Amino acid sequence: MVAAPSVAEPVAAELAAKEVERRLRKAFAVFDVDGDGSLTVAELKAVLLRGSSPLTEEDVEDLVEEFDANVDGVLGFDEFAPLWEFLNMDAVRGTCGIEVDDNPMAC
Ligand SMILES: [Ca+2]
Ligand SMILES: [Ca+2]
Repeated sequence: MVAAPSVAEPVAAELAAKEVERRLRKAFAVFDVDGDGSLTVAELKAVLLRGSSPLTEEDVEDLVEEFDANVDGVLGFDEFAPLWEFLNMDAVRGTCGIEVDDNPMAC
């Protein structure tokens, strides 16, 4: 008799991936003040330079340049994902006071 393939693990992984995307979309929405689906340098600055951020205006401009894969001057959701991952690294963790699901997010 062949054991039925376990579906628990793929489903759990899928749910985890969905949760990551949900949080990512929420974070994106925090940045995307005008809701047009892309992040301008000004929108990123408004959030990333908040409070005791260690980032400077120049840092944010450099980040946009670095993560703007299609070079249209703004970051779409696909471009935001790797930026968000980068910003969640230890160097700038917990500095901008973004809250997602009522939890302060590192950013
Ligand atoms: Ca926008
Ligand atoms: Ca872009």
